[in-house]
Amino acid sequence: MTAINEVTRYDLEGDVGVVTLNSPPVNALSAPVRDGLANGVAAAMADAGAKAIVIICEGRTFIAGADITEFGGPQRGASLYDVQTTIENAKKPVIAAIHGTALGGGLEVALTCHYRVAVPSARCGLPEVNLGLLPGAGGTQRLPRIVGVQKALEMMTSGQHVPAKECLAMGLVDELVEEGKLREGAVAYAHKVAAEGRPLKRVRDLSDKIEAAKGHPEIFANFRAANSRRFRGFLAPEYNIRCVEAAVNQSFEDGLATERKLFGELMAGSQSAAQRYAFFAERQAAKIPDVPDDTAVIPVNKVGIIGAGTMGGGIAMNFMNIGIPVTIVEMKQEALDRGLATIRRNYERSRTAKPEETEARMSRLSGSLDLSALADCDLVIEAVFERMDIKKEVFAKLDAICKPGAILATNTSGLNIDEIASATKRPEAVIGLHFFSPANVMKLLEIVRADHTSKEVINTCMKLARRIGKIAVLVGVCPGFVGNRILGQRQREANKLIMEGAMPWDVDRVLYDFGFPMGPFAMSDLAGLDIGWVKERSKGETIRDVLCEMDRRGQKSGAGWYDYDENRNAKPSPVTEKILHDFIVRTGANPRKISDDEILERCLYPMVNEGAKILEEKKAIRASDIDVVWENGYGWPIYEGGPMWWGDRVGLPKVLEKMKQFQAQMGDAFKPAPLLERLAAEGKRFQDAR
Ligand code: T1G
Repeated sequence: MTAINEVTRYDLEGDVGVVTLNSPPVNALSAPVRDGLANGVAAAMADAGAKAIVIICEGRTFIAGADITEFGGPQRGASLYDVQTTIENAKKPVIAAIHGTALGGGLEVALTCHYRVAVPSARCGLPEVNLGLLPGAGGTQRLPRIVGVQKALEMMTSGQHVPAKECLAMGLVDELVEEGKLREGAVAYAHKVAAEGRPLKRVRDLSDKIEAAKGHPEIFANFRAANSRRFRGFLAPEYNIRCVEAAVNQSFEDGLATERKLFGELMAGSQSAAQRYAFFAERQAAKIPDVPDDTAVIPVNKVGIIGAGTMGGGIAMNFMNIGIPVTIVEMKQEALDRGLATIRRNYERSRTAKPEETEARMSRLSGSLDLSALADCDLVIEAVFERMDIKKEVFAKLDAICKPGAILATNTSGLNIDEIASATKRPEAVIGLHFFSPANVMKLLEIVRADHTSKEVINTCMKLARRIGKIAVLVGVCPGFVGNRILGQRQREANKLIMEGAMPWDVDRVLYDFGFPMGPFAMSDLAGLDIGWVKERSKGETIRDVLCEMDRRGQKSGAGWYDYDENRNAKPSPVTEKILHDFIVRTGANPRKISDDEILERCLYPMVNEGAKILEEKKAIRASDIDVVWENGYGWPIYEGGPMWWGDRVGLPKVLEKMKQFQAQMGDAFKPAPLLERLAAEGKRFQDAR
């Protein structure tokens, strides 16, 4: 064994030289790893005993990409290009041995090896697009040469981690070796390659799959057309497509040059900066400063849910999906039957669950009309009506029924959890688990820490969130927590803007063009304008009253803020326009022309300002947590980094100046938060706020 450097060693096993990387957590291509690779391969080349070379990693995974923390820093150590050239032009066969995830630069290194073997649980991908980038180490030119143009387009624009079996089928991997026996399997394979004198296959020399696509520009046109909705607003997908076009229409070297140019443009742009920020923000959110990672975790092997409605059912599916039995309690048999049937239908409709999986998951579900059925649950989640009196009644009963040590959670979307906890003698066991609808799909989980919630309960729920595939953000108790509290600011201004002369479709268009999937008025037409509206009590006092009284209750009635055709396509409504105009005049105001800039600033700046208040009140641990909430729960476009990151990019002095201007014109709803004032004055950003 020869230590090449602090993260690399070289061994000769039989007639195979093995270069082993060990750079936790994910063997990212940091400078020491690049140096280790270059010198390790050189050592193997120089070792007369080595007839072939294996590159393998220790730890949880093969190389999971370039080291993102090095981006934007000075170039240190060997360049990745040089490392790859050394490998690709080696005069001995080089075999990549893959476990975990070969991603980004990691797969690009493997693509310069002459052969690739993997264990069945491994996955390969080029997920740079998720960082607003493209594979910048030859992946855009080599991948299409080995898997074909269509598959390369799919992999590079989705960032998908492709299972090893599929990689084998498409030629990306040459052989699967026994699970848990990667090293032996790879050394045996390398020995075979050398012994059989197999060619030093360079992916860059492959051309058949590229040739097949020459003269077929429709491949790219169709791919763009088929994915235009998914790629809307993002730059990186288009840049990835252009690189694959270059692979088809240019020489390998020219294609590499195109890749380098387009990579540089993306790297210098704000979208990638925002998406890289989001990558780390998501991982930061899992870290709770005063709850160490090794805080005790309460075992959760049985979950109880109260309420079999849309939320209760969706929440249940998360636990059933990972093998945890769930008992759902309802008041009436009919509601229980409806809830259980909806869960089964959701599985039957989902494209991912096979019939046998559906049965396995449904076998973990039981229903009851009796709360005492939850006595031995480790975690109980209440998802009943959003009324404090009902919540407190339920928690008082749970307190009497549930075993000691059980976690009592509420799915409230904004009620005071300290008050709910006060209905029990074990407030330390009470926590908020605020799921988003549909709860089995939406990634975000707002975990709400109440005054007495114990660190064990918090750590248990943060870890459990990861097990059910959620992105958890810990927030404090305040009306609407983080997400809805900030949403309230945008909603207020949207409603005020249409009372001043803007049309609902103007507001929606501006927010849609900013990157939100949908504007607030189209959203309320989708949800139904009559949620919480009572016909008997309606007096035409609000626009919504008037619309509902006219049976314009949204998409479901064919009209709401918008008019809808038979295919539910929305178009601006002259009826709504007239109603709005008459309403404004009736209130004595004069409708005025409102610019798109004003619409955007009045909708978004108060959100940033409210985020500042949330940070001041310590209802969020860090600014990036607020951004993670909005990107994963409220459709804030990830390439705009979230309200706090975006506020920093616009510049806090500008946000402050505008808030003050609006405050002077429209009152204290725009009163700047002291933190905004302070950071703007100190030339600091929210990211610097401590
Ligand atoms: N660089 C630096 N740190 C990384 C990293 C990376 N590429 N990947 C992960 N980490 C850190 C992460 O921040 C966390 O740190 C810890 O590792 C565990 O990660 C030239 C330009 C590999 C599937 O996009 O998708 O190559 O919080 O919590 O859930 O073309 O990490 O513990 O301090 O996510 O088990 C392309 C990114 C880079 C893959 C593991 N590669 N990583 O998931 O653990 S760009 C990627 C992941 C590139 C080239 C280009 C996942 C994972 P900490 P984790 P996990």
